[in-house]
Amino acid sequence: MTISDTAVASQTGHFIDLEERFGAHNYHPLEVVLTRGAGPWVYDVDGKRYLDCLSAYSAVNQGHCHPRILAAMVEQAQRLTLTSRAFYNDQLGLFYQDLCEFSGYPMALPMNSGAEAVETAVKAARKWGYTVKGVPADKAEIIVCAGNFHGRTTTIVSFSTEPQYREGFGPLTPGFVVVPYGDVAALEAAITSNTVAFLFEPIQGEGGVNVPPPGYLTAAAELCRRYDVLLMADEIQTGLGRTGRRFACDYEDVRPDVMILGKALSGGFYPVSAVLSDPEVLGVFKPGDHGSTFGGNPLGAAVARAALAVLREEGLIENAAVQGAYFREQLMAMRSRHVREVRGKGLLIGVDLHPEAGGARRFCNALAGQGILAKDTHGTVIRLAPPLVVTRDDLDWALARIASALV
Ligand code: IF1
Repeated sequence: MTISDTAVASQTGHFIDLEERFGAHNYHPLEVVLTRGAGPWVYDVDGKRYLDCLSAYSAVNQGHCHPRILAAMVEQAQRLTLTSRAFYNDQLGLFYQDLCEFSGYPMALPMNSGAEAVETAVKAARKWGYTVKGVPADKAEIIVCAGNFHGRTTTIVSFSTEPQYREGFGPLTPGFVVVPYGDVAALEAAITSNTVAFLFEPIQGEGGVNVPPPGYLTAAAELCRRYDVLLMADEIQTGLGRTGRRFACDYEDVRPDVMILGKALSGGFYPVSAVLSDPEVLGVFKPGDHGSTFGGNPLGAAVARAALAVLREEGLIENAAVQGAYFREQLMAMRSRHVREVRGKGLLIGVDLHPEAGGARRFCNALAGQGILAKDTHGTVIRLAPPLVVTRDDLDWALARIASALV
């Protein structure tokens, strides 16, 4: 990839060159080299300030380098970081307690990355199917949605409908059935006696910030109840306040049988993910069935406890609802000729452009020039997802610049 002249002329070029020279090229980043973050703002190596409207894909909902989470990390890191689960530690039980209280679930299984939590949920659903529902061995089916994004492991990409995520990584894992997103009839038609779970995102982030029709979650929950299928919500991106509620499922008062969390569970300080459910499901795991070197470690547990406390005690969920409504309303009021639709909930917003606009990436480049970092998704969608600490003034600052980029 050639580096532009402006980048070369500055420190930026030096760091881009190092990444290009020594790193695998599995990303194509914008030509911005970040060196510092605070709240919703990040700074590049040339001293330029940006409003972060990606939030590391909703992993820094609490804002960059939140002092309270940092303090918890430093304090714990000086005491005990990793013990393996061969022994107990004095942070994990406290994390379980806080997480179960926050989520309303009685049991949790801690992992590290979001994909690991999704894999854990898949394994739990399959084993529940065989040992509780009575599905014949190796016949379990899990229904997923077209346009899904649940991670990058070979089993997870096996049910991706994005060719680039799947091709070249076969042989693929069987046992997954794809239905159109938002289509209740198609979901019901896909259920068989071997169906053990329906895995979905309450809003598809990577799929283009797709919001399903009102009532979809309620109807899906009803079908799962009727056919004894586990309803599994991947709230790794939509959860923890991002959409203006504790979980996106809260908009329809739907309680999934299995809730999958990650990203902002640690406020962006450390990989922490978790699967939440009832003992009937998570109880299928017996000692030795499943695990991970870092899963449930005391450092991640202490960081996650602080990240949850910040979400709760700093009113970030409510702020996401208020500022998100304002942001969407102002974006719609721009009536830009390039914009086909503004969609999303809370501070998970997709600005979908007309195909004639020439693609979202060029607008993201233009926005970066104006001091706003945003990521294109699905070709025509500009995803706007600032940290939940963003203020009305921050958004007004951004809106003026977005308007001039979308003119
Ligand atoms: C990449 C996307 C977002 C997720 C949901 C599970 C995971 C993710 C709903 C896996 C992760 C990240 C992965 C990152 C880019 C980013 C992403 F564009 F890939 F799809 F956010 F939309 N479920 N999403 O969004 O969690 O294992 O990454 O911790 O792979 O490029 P992870």
